[in-house]
Amino acid sequence: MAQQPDQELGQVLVVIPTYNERDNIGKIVKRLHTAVPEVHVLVVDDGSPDGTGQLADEMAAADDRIHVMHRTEKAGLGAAYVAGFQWALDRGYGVICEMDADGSHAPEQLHRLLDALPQADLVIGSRWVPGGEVVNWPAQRKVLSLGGSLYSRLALGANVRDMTGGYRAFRADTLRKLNLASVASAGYCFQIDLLWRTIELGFRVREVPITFQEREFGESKMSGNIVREALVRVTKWGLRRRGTQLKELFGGKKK
Ligand SMILES: Nc1nc2c(ncn2[C@@H]2O[C@H](COP(=O)(O)OP(=O)(O)OP(=O)(O)O)[C@@H](O)[C@H]2O)c(=O)[nH]1
Ligand SMILES: [Mg+2]
Repeated sequence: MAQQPDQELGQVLVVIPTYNERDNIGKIVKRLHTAVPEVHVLVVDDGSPDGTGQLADEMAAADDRIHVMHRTEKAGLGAAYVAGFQWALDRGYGVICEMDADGSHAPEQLHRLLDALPQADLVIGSRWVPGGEVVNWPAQRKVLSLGGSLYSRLALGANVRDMTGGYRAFRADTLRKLNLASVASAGYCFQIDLLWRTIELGFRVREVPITFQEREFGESKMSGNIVREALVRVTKWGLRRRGTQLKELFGGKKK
């Protein structure tokens, strides 16, 4: 079992966005470094009032593998990831991962994603492929997640089970091509947005099964606005896709 992907893929950075995760951030980074000691971590904190940012600074001062980016206001998970990815690309990391701070993504399973990356351009830790599972999730969250993935799959014609999953490993070369500066999705629609861009560019996407755990500490940031944003955007992308297909069918210009 390889703990690091191909040496050729380069240094791995795990980006962890945080908003009020003081009770989680220390534990998750410790678990991550126990599981995969070589990885670097970037905590992207949006000025958490609970002091997550200061705690992350203390962790970074004691460990060269840990870095912190402070942003001034809560601007959504999407904006935090885009800033973190840009930071990583500017510094030459070869593999860039997404992971929640709340323990939903087990650091002990990161090797599953990294092991699959030599054969892929993006690997998604998936709840909805055989072997994947969700632990302690209320029924309505399951329905929302499965329904959201199904709707996005149908609208976009994408063959991915877990369209909104936020446990991911990208090759830096993939991220570099996604035109990150134009990403405006803020909530978990961000995950669909990046996946859709990746698929449209013809990159190889693989899913590996993970066990997703409901958060134990702190509050969820999931909201009706986040769901609405996803619905509106995915519908728009889906319609645009159908429009392009129709144009091609009736002899219009190919894109
Ligand atoms: N920097 C930053 N991080 C955020 C923001 N919103 C959420 N996060 C972080 O993104 C990760 C996922 O957020 P969660 O609140 O767990 O959202 P979720 O996983 O969709 O919802 P639950 O399943 O209910 O926990 C966590 O590490 C959050 O702290 C934000 O506006 N800015
Ligand atoms: Mg969560």
